[in-house]
Amino acid sequence: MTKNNYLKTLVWIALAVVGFSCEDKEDGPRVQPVDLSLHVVYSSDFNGQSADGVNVTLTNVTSQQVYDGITDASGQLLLEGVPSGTYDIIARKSYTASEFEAFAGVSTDQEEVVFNASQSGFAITTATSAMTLTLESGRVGDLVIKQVYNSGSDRVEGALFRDQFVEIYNNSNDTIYVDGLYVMGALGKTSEGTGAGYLSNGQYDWAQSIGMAATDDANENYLYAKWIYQFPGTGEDYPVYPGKSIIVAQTAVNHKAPFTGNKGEAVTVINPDLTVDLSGADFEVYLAEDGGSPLESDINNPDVPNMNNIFSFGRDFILDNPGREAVAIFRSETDVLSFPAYATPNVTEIKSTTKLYFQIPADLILDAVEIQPSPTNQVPRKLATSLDATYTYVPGGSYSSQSVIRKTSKTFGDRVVLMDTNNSEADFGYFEVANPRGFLQ
Ligand SMILES: [Ca+2]
Ligand SMILES: [Ca+2]
Repeated sequence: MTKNNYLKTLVWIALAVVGFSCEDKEDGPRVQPVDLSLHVVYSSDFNGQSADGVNVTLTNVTSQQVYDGITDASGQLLLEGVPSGTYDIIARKSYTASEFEAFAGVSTDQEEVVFNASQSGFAITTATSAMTLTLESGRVGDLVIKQVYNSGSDRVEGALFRDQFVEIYNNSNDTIYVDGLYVMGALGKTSEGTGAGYLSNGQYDWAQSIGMAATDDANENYLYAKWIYQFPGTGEDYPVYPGKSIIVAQTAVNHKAPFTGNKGEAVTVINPDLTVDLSGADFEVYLAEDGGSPLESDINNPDVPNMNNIFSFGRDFILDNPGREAVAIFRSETDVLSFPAYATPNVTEIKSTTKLYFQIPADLILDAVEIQPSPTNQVPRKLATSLDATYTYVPGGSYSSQSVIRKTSKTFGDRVVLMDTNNSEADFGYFEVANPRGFLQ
């Protein structure tokens, strides 16, 4: 405070004190003190539970006198002898990142997370004995990849790999729109490469790709897309509510029952228990309208919106069933089709037929999960450790019906918060049979 402001404040306090004493002397309207019982709670996002350790400050609008305290373990604070009048009320609780993680079940890269409640010009009268303040926060948490069903189901009795899907979950306390969101698979060498063009772990050394800028870390700071699909919508068409998820199906049909494929023949399954009903999926990939030779099972469910096919791989939304897959979700203001694209680093000459792969900045990635065939049969990893420190896998491997599923971290009423420590070994378990929208018990 500058000296000038300090003096002004002193004068203001002095005037206020004079004002009160005059009223008393003339026996005018007395300022009746009130014992005020305050209860501070979290919003329904956090199940309305009581909030302890909250700093509550009441500032009298007229006198600028401050009454404050900290809520106890049951979220209560008793302020005694508060003069009736008009008050600005502020409640504030600040968490360090680790305190916040323990409370909310999601990690944060912010140093401090603050919850606030405020009321301006609130009239406290002799009739006011108690009030409740509800803490609000900004959005905490984000979309995460919840479940990946890449393994498929038995080749004879199940649905092969036509029943694959990815589930994306709103792990935050606020509605998030998936409009324009991208889901991608990261390209990588699926066996250890040696010599020119490879890193010591056998993965591609993208720094050696033709035309790659030398000023940036081409391996750590980017992913290279094997496939990319984008959610349709123009901004607020497809809300995902807190604790809800969306399923992106390879094909949104009930794979447990026969259906008619795109060649007019029945697509059937012998043991329905091995596969999944994806007729209620939220989105599907439909490649048949793009020409080529899609799988027979690639039919268009008219009730399920189709993803925008940005960069497809194979004959439908095919995930690597042995588990050599890394899935990521990202947002970009810029059209991905305008991103630079590169050949794999083992290519020594770019021809018209050379396949180029879009370079996706790691900064854009909201979430990513590295999947491996098994701990004893790992392939060179595709994700930087900043995106996923480890990996997850299903023990049954290819065609096992098993899916990788993110574990539960916390529950607030009906809202489940899933584990997201960017360490898939800790964050994921598996379902014996993939379970769209299911939670691991
Ligand atoms: Ca399809
Ligand atoms: Ca459709």
